[in-house]
Amino acid sequence: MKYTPSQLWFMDAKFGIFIHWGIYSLLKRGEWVMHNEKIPISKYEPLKDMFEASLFEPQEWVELFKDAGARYVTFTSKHHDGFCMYDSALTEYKVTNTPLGRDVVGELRDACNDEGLKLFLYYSQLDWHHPDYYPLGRTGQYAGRVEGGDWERYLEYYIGQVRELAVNYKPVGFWFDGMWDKPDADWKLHDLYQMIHSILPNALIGNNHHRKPYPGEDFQIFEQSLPGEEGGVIKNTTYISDLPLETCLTINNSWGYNEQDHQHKSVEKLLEYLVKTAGMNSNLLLNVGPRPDGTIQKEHATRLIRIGEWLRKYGEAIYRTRGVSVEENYSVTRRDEVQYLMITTKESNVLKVPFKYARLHSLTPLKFELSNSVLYISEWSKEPIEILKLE
Ligand code: JFZ
Repeated sequence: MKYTPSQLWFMDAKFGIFIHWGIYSLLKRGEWVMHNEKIPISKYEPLKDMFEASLFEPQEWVELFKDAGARYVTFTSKHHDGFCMYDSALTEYKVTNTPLGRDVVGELRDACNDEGLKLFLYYSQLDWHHPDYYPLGRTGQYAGRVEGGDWERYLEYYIGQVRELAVNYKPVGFWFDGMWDKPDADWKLHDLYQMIHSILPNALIGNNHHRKPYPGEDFQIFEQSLPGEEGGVIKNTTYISDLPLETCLTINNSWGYNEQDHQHKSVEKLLEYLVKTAGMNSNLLLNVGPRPDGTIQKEHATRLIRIGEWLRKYGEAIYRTRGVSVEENYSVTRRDEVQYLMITTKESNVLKVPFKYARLHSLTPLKFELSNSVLYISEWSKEPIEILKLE
C-alpha cells in the first residue's frame, strides 16, 4: 500500500496519549455513568454547572505527555453524553457555558502546538442528549427524550459539529466512535469523510466501529487488544487491513476518571503492550482520565514518566520502526536493515530466533550467545524488557 506522508508520520510516531475528560468526570464513575446508572438528561445536565476544573492546566498535561515520549494526543471533544468540550456554535451544551468557561480543545491545541505534539479529536457519533438522535439504538434509552426526533437533522448536527472542529481547530485527524450503537443506520460516512478531507486534505481519519475499515478511513483502530486478537468484552474485528494500525488501551479498566478503579497495569505490563503493538506494526494510544479538578491521578502520571524514561533509553527500537513479528516471548521491529529483538517474557533462557546474523549486540546488559539461530541467555539484566539489536 502506498502511504501518504501523514500516514508515514503516524506509523513513525508509534505512541500517543488518549484523554477522556468531560462532565461525567465529576461523578468519578467512568464515562458511561449516565447510561449505566440510567440518569435522565434532567438530572445529568445540571452537572455542567458544577464543572469548575480549577486546576486545569493543559500546558502541564502536554509537558507530561511529551516527557512520556508521546508524539500525539487524542482528546474527547464530545463523548456519548453529548457534552461538548469546545466552543460549538451549534449547541449551548458546552464547556464554555460552565464555571470553567474556557475552550478546552482550543487551549489543548495551543499547548500541543507549543510542545510540538499533534492533536487528534475524538468525536462520538452516538449522542445520549440530542433530541434528534432517533430512532434510538442499543443505548441511551434512559435519557428521557421525547419519542420521534428527526434523524436527518441529527446527521446535519453531528456532521456540522465535525466541520466546525475541522475549520476552527485544524486537528491532525479524527477518532470517531459510537456507530456500533446503530450499526445499520445511515451515518453518511462518505459525506463526513469527504467533508473533512476537503477542509484538511492531510487529515487522518479513524473510526472505532470494530469492523473492516470503510473507504476514506486512513488508519484502523483496535480497542483494548492487539490487532487480530478478537479481544475480551469489546469484540474487535480480527481483520487486519493494510492501513496504519492503532491499539487504544486503558491504564486501569476505565477510560473516564473512576475513583473506584485501582486495577492499574504495572509499568512492565504497559511496556510489554508498547513493544507488542510495535511488533504488530501498530501504534499504542494509552489513555488517561483526568479528575474533575483537571489533574491526572499520580498512579497514571508516574507510569507515564517511567515509560518516558524507558523510551529515552530504548526508543530507537520503537520510533520510526515497522513491526516484523510478535512471538510468545519476544517481539521484533525493524528500521531499514536494522532489527530489534525485544524479549518480553524471561521464562526460558534458550530462545529459538529467526536470525543467523553474527553482528548482534544487546542494548540491555544481558549476557548471551547466539549459535545456529538459538539464543542462550546466561544472565538476564534488571531491565523489564531485554533488547538485542541486529545489524
Ligand atoms: C468505546 C466507548 O464506548 C468508550 O467509552 C471509550 O470511549 C472507548 C475508547 O470506546 O468503547 C466501546 C466501543 C464499542 C463497544 C463498546 C464500548 N461495543 O461495540 O460494544
